[in-house]
Amino acid sequence: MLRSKINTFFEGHNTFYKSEEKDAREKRTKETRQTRQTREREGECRTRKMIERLEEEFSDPALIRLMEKIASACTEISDAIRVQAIDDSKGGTGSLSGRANSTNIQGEEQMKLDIYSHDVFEKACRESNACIGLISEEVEEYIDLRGVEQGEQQQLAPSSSDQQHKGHGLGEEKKYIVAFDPLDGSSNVAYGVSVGSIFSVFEYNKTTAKNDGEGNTRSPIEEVLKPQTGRNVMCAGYCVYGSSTDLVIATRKNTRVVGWTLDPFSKTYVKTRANISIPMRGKIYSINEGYEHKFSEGMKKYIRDCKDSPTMMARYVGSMVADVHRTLLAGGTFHYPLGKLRMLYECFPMALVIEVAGGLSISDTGSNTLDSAVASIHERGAIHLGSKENMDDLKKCLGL
Ligand code: FDP
Repeated sequence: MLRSKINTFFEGHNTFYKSEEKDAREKRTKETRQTRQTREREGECRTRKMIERLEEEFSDPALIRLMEKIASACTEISDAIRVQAIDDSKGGTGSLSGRANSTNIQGEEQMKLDIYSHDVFEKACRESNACIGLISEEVEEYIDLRGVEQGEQQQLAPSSSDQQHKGHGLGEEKKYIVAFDPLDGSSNVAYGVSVGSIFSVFEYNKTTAKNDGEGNTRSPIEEVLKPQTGRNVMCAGYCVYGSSTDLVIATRKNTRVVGWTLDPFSKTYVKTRANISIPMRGKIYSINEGYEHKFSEGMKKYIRDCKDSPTMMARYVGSMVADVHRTLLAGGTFHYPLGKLRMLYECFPMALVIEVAGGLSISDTGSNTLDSAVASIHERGAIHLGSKENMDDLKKCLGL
């Protein structure tokens, strides 16, 4: 009896000490894990860059911040696209899948993802503190950011680029205008087809903006819309959400087109193509044949010649970003008649990418896309772009 009482006493004691030891061990493990996570996070902030070797392309810290913010917006959109089908399978009650029951300025039906992507892109550009204004496919009016108070910007969380480039750029003058299509090809998104985001960046320079001939300062939007506006695009690019997420940026100053691929594990864009040049000649023509009636006689002849050629093949995804990305890398041509594509955030950026890569982009009349004057922010245009030699064939057909 006594022995069993003693045993019970010691067992209780041991259990007490064992559980105390266990608690202490768990506490130590938790602390170690937390410390490691904090260190990793700090380390990441110090060393990890959203876009690898971005400073080789840009010297202006504000532009680097803007590009990093755009890249992180593209990562968010890429993630959202990849999970929207799950939301859809649960009845589409979330904010990502299905129709938004609204239309954009072009009268096109908006998907929830269009609106989500716009919000993500707008927030990114605001947070860069580098933008004076924005133009989005999803919003009718020009978004003027000149009135945004510095205090409001200060509330925003710093990014990894803020750590690297020291500060939010507060006190710097905001000078960029970004025109973007946050989700191009969204009518394809429900079917797992590649889609993308497209953007062009204009610089607003107060000093040169004064040169309207009469000593008046043009407003930022007048600057964007002034004649020869395509030549004012200082850099442009797109992100294609396909079998990989690829970010491509063309800089007019460096005359270089560079490609990065998103590493989905580290969420970093790894520089995968340091200097893209479009092949001089390609074997693919990319066209929606259903629109043949909208093309000129010259263009119809070009299509016939492509069909008759033993080497040419047709490929058409139906998402401009995917079709242009393939054209850039594989060569050939891409065509879209007047009707749907917008100059500022579809035709200009793609024309700049193709031109800087050594190709050509023209309108229906044969004039260079980047030489087109644009009178309103959502103006539409026709586009024909691609490899130099294929474009020479097209120009012959057009009688140019
Ligand atoms: P979407 O309407 O799905 O956003 O920009 C509009 C666009 O896609 C382009 O991405 C694409 O090249 C084009 O429309 C496809 O239009 P069609 O179906 O008329 O060929």
